[in-house]
Amino acid sequence: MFEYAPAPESRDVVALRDSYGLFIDGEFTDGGGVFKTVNPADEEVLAEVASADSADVDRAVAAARRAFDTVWGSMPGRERGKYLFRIARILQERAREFAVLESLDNGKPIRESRDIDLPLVAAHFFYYAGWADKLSYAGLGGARPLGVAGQVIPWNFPLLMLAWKIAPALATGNTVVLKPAETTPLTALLFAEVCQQAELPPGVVNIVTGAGETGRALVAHPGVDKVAFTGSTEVGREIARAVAGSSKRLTLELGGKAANIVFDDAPVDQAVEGIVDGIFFNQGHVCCAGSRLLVQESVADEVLSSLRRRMSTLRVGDPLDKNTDVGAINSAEQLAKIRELSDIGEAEGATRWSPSCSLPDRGFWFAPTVFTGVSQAHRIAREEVFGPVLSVLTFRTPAEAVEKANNTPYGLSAGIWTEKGSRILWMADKLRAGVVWANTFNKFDPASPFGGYKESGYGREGGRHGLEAYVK
Ligand code: TXE
Repeated sequence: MFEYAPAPESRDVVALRDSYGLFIDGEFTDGGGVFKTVNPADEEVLAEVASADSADVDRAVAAARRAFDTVWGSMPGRERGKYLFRIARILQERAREFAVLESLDNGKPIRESRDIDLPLVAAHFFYYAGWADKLSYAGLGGARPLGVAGQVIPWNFPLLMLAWKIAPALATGNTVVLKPAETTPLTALLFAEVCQQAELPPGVVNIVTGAGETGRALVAHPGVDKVAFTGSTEVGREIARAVAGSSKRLTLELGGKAANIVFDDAPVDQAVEGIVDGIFFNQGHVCCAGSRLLVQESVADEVLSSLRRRMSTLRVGDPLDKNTDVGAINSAEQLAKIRELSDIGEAEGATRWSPSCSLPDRGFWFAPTVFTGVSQAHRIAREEVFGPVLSVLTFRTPAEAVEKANNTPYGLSAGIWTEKGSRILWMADKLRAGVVWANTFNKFDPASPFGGYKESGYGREGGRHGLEAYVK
């Protein structure tokens, strides 16, 4: 067992308020109701947050429409770009405050919010700022904006998903009404302050907090021209039905059940790091998580014993401690789902293992877990757990690996670990996944398109492809 001296990040860098309003037309306002957001690490109520009802959504969409018609939709790209650059710089300046708030509201380790989420968020705004004045050179149709974008995002990367949605929409001249997830509204509301600080014209970005009902009102609103959603496949289906038959454009980024495929020639230590990152990063609350390990039979024992050793060094606990590798599960509901699927895994005959680690008494916690003896029929091999739970399957030949990897209704991502370049190219061609990583995992870049096949949704975010969803 390793010993660590605690290295807590200070909560004091965040000026938490008791209550937060909706952000409509450049101002914070009350909503039709309120809800509470809690710190998943200790269940402490962080703040009371306004909940938007359909009248509030109406106000937000009207503000976005006005801003589109009067200022943003016709502003020269280079001017829009300046606002995006300004937002990116403010996000960098206030990165520590944002990182602490994200860890408090979401439960993710501060090392991740500080070193991964926030740099990527700023990078996204910088990247799309650079596109704003180059759209017509890039062959993006007439490069005309669609109008008002209604965007609904999940709780696993609250600020990063906001950046993925808002940056390309603004760069292309659209205005936005965004609904964050009900368990993680706070960084979106802090972002609203950044919009004020950047003197973004009122109504260009509106934030309506609330639960599924708020999202439902937003995507169904007749004043919305484009719907962008990231979340569960189930809600994605409902949204596709709600939008069907209208002139609204739709992009969906849904769940996944990615295979991380380790061949017998892969360097074991490097592959094990990739397996651990693939499933324990962000507590496994990652749509592209490598939740199925496919390991070649001849090296399975070696890889698994090395994996268990590495898992024993993972430090689970206080998200604000800079040593922490695995933080809190985002909500009681998500914890219940992870527990249920893990219990089903055991009941179906798979073997469960976790390193011994003491979990905090309060809050929502789940130890890193690996299941061996998993068959393709087991629910833990088929369903998205969205938690720190890895299912291990074995294969003998590359063809068998492809067959097993593709044996899922999802198709978001996959990983390959091998020294053979030709095999990487062959596999990447055969895998039905929007993103295929080779000898790495969970690598993101604003210039790379991201999105899925099959039930993982459609449309691409990131890169030049991400702009196509916002122009006609
Ligand atoms: O997702 P929801 P939940 C998966 C993951 C997880 C499961 C459930 O497996 O365990 O989904 O999570 C809003 N119309 N993913 O329940 O409900 C909601 O308020 C419009 C994968 O949190 O899909 C939130 O803002 N909006 C995923 C957002 O949709 C609605 C990330 C996502 O919530 C709505 C999250 C409705 N009818 C969960 N109902 C990924 N792909 O990364 C809810 N919402």
